[in-house]
Amino acid sequence: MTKTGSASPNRIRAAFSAAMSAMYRKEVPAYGTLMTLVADVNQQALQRDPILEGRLQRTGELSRVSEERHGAIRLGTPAELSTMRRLFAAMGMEPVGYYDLTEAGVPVHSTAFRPIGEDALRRNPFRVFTSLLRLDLIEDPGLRHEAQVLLDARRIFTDRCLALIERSETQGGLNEDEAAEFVREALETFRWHSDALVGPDLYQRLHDAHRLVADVVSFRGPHINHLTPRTLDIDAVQELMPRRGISPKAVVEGPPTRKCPILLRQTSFKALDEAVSFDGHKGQHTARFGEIEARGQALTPKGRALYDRLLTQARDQVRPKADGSNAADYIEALRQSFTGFPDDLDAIRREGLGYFEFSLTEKANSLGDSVIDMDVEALIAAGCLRADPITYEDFLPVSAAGIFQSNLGDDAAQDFQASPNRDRFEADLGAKVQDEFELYQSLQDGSLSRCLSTLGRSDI
Ligand code: OOG
Ligand code: NI
Repeated sequence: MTKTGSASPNRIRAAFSAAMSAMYRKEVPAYGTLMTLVADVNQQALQRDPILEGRLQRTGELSRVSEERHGAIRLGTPAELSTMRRLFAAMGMEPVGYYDLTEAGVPVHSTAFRPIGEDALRRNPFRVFTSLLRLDLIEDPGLRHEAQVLLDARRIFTDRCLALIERSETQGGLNEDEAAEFVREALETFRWHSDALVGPDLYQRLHDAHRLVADVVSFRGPHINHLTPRTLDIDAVQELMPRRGISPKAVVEGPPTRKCPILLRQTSFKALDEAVSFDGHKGQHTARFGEIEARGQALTPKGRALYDRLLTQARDQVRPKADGSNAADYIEALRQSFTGFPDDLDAIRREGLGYFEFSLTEKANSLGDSVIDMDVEALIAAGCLRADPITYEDFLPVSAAGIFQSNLGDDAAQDFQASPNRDRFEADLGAKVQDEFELYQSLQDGSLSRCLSTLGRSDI
């Protein structure tokens, strides 16, 4: 009997995220080890820091932290990208942001599919960093053509998955049975296949053009290449990883350690060498890796510009080497440079550098009519209004480039003409990508206007 009633996209996304995690745990055992380590560290961080725990409780993140993860895939054609957009839409995930990685020597451009509403983010913030290969950047026209033919011929979605995507679009959602089937079918697209589409010679030529080209073109589908849990203390995880048999990359990407975390800090461990059959010939490919991340506050355009400037300043001084030999110098340069970014929530708020979620305190009731004339800062100073940082839900191009590089191999960077092409990406995607700043601004504005209207005010 078919169950009726429609399954909420939030529930489908949560089920899909859990199914993906279970699959990846089987495929890459080190991911399971990392999950256990992150859970231990997160628990300790909460015990140690009741203020953090209180804040996560208020912003609705406490229950989501240990369930939280992002993944990444690399696609080969515009058709794959636009179908992927429709697949993610069935789980309430929309494309946010445009990332050009050519600048960093990686021939892709990307977006992040993620939930956008406050409630949806609270329920399950699962995101997928999704890149599209830029075959146009491969020099050899013969090889480009061979790659194109392979990509055009492969089918990365099952027929049933395509039918369910269409069903979700035409009937405005899926019922419970369809949703369960959709999760199973969609998972197939992200599965690892150890039998390649190409023989050893072509693999080698693709690999010589760029490792990433070989990773996308040689396989039956866009295997999930990492799944990243969120930790509340990335420095602790970075330090503890070797004790559990995992060796992380030398430096953590993103801002330095701070009292008030901003944006995103990430570290990864190297891809595994995996046995692959190339047309019956035994070989190896490194595709999949592990990553962890710590999420901090979302920054306004002003805050982001400051972040970018300070990061560039540090990297101009010391560029982190892949072998880790200058890691300590880089960490010190980063620390020095970021003394230019206030590390105090009041300063971040007053200077308009970060986004905040506002809520009323109990004291708001006791002040009576006097709240009518107070502005936001006065309400905060009077202890009526509380401002908690809004968590950054997106990615960072320089960090992403570092992650790509560390798992593609140290020789992977090549000089491509930096060539952002957002219009082309959106045409291929079949939709515009959303602007992350607008999304955070509207979360902030929404929280403030709710508080003010509770106080009987209609202004912002
Ligand atoms: C994506 C690398 C970027 C992140 O967390 O910044 C990324 C990839 O290797 O496909 O996942
Ligand atoms: Ni990642």
